[in-house]
Amino acid sequence: MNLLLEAIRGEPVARRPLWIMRQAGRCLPEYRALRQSHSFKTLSGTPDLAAEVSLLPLKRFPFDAAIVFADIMSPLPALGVEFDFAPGPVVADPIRDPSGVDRLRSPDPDEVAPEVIETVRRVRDTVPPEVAVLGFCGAPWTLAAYLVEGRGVKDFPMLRALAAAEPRLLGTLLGKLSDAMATYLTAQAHAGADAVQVFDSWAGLLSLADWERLIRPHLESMLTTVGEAGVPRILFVQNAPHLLGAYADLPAEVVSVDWREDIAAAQCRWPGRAVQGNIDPAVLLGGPAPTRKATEDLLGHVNRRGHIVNLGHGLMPDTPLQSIEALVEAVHSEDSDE
Ligand code: 1CP
Repeated sequence: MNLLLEAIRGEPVARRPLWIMRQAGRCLPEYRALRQSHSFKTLSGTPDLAAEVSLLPLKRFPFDAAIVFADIMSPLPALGVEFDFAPGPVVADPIRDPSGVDRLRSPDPDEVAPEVIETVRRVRDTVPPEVAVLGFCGAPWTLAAYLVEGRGVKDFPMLRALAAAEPRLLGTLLGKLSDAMATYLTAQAHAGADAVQVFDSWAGLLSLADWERLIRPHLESMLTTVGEAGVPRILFVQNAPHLLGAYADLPAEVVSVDWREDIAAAQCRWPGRAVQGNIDPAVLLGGPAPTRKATEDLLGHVNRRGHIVNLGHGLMPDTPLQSIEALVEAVHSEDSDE
């Protein structure tokens, strides 16, 4: 029995599955302790340590999935990209012209983040079969945001300027990223990932028309290739209400939406597809009582069939652990006859 996979297939479940985006690092004291002696790069780049961090949240909370501890930037060294974390990604040589795009290598499958692939294998070997192991990558557009801008900045203006001024160059960049990410997710599936999540955190920056023209073909081709490996695909889209209908047409088994969306309405609009989300991560900062209430509201509002409980974006670093406990309790105590 694997609740997460049952929910993805739209089967009846004994209880809704629950995991939390960014559950592996950040708010856990034992993670902070490990960070005292190791950099993030060392932690995520060393399979022993990365597997240990991936498993930390499961030691405290009965989550239904473990997500491999890595970053969306982890596969990019294989393409020749140099970067550091401070604490978000900072790219040494941002890509803004044809020579930058030309320099990106097309890696062989076994060159793309072999340390992450090994971590997936170790995590799968360690957790019981009822816990799903999730692999992940960044969507081509979200990765391009960091590569072009050089770091996370509000609304990514240079990326949008490149899209307007050099659409073909952007297309070449997205095409290379899409190919590499398809290879990477397929390798994670072969190493034992039960499902893979594509994080499109900066999905909403362009209009629907520009998204259709410039971005969709690359995201769609990546998802199609990954689907050929037979692994379920979870597509996370943040802050892009105008694109939601378009995302629902993409080849993915699950659409994960942020807290601004009415997830029950999404569920009605896309019968046959699972949904994931979508409590506001800031609610957990408010403590256990608002967390319990938000969770109960969510469970009351969203059909159990095909619902994976999660937040609408990643867990915030200062989240009290009591709020996570309240979330778990509320999900676990839902009446099973409902
Ligand atoms: O100082 C530290 O400890 C490093 C902080 C950190 C961590 C814990 C970074 C740098 N990345 C991560 C891990 C990480 N990142 C995971 C592993 C699983 C987990 O923590 O449970 C995952 C899935 C990610 C994904 C990620 N990285 C996304 C997509 C999801 C999201 O939150 O939108 C994005 C956009 C990134 C970029 C990134 N890497 C790190 C930070 C702080 C950021 C975002 C901030 C920025 O844009 O500058």
